[in-house]
Amino acid sequence: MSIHALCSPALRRALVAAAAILPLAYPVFAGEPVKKGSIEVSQVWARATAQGQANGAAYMTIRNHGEADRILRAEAGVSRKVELHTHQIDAQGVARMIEIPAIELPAHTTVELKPGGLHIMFIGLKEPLEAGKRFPLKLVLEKAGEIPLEVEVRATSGGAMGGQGQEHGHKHGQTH
Ligand SMILES: [Cu+2]
Repeated sequence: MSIHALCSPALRRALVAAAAILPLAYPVFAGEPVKKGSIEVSQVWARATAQGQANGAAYMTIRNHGEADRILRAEAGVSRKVELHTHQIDAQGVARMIEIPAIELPAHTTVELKPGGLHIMFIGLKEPLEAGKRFPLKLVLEKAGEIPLEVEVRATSGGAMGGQGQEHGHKHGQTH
């Protein structure tokens, strides 16, 4: 059956409109979840950075379908150093980033790395993270082992995810 035979002109216009919208929606679903053992990683992205910006961060959703595990470290070539970070509220009530030795993945839970919370931190970017580009990132887990990922760089200027845009404004203690 052809669409032509079935549809009224109005419905056909609606289908054409829907087809036009799909390519725009596609990047949200781009990148199949990556599975390794009982770990499933999806929605791996990084915020685009400005020229001269020293540091960047990546976020993702991690589902653990099995026993407790933990991320021991992350590796990427985009920066001189890659750290595991979270945010902590200081005595003045200000959220600050701190490095942590591991990201815990409790049994049968979903852990979200997101702006204002846990994240993978790229210290000393070799070049800006440009929106639309992708780069490799490897997680090393205690039990699941190495999980190679691809990070999608997203523009966030004025975007819904830019709410905690100041999070990377503070200075890191070390210089390299
Ligand atoms: Cu950080």
